[in-house]
Amino acid sequence: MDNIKLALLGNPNSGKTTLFNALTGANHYVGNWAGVTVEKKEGNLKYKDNEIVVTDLPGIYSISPYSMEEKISRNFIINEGCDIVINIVDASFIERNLLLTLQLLELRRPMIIALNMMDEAEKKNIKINVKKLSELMGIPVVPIIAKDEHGIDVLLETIVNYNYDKKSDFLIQYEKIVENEIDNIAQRLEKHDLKHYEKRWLSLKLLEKDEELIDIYPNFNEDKEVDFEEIITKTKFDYIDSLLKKSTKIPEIKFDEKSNFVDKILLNRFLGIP
Ligand code: GDP
Ligand code: K
Ligand code: MG
Repeated sequence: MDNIKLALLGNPNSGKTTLFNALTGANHYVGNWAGVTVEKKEGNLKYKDNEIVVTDLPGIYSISPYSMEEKISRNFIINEGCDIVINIVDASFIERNLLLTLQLLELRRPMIIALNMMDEAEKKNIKINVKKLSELMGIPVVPIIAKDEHGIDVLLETIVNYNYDKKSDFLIQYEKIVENEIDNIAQRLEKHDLKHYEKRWLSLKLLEKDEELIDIYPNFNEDKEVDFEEIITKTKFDYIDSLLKKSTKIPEIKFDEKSNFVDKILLNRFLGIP
């Protein structure tokens, strides 16, 4: 690769713009996404004979199609507007940041995690086994402190050495009723133009009744008794719990054994922890 298009994507305030500036310096320009007033930032840099173009995407918590930011960011990635996604994860709030990460992994596109705010994580005594986390997710994870420009060289080295030809086979196994429906939809999709969509991902999103995709594939909007979106999201939260159990120690607040991740988010919100 000598011409690489990167997209920076992560939750709001995870440090995207800080990383963008660390990467591109003054070599960037600011515009708007076509037809909307959401800011678009693009810049470029040279690294060891590689011409790298960077797009700073709007910050989002999830790749649903509900806000303008979500629509812009997800369509940019899905429609192959980039060669690789740099998913910026705020290490000091790793639990909630990983929901977007899992949704991105399910797109099975080339991706690297820039694990930012490592200084903040350290202050909170959060211990992350980066190697383990990387193994579990099957993609590179690079710890950085974007504010101090720490880890930027390792990140660039990882970007230029990335195996762009290797197809991701990341998979979250859902419970049987969900898997059966995914298979069912995937089979019926055979006769349709999949455009740039990955088949399993598209099936999953149609099952979740994704508004934007149902407009494109109207025949899949069936009324089902079961709330599949809820089951799918719950499974993702359980997956995050198991990922973190195997890779991360978070002291913070003590919870009893029964409380799960969803309760923790609600409790944090109640306590006013952002
Ligand atoms: P964005 O919303 O994702 O674009 O996030 P920003 O780049 O605007 O960063 C949000 C805030 O986090 C800013 O105040 C940054 O200075 C700060 N920040 C970014 N990276 C780091 C980091 O690695 N450590 C710390 N402590 N703060 C950071
Ligand atoms: K900001
Ligand atoms: Mg920003």
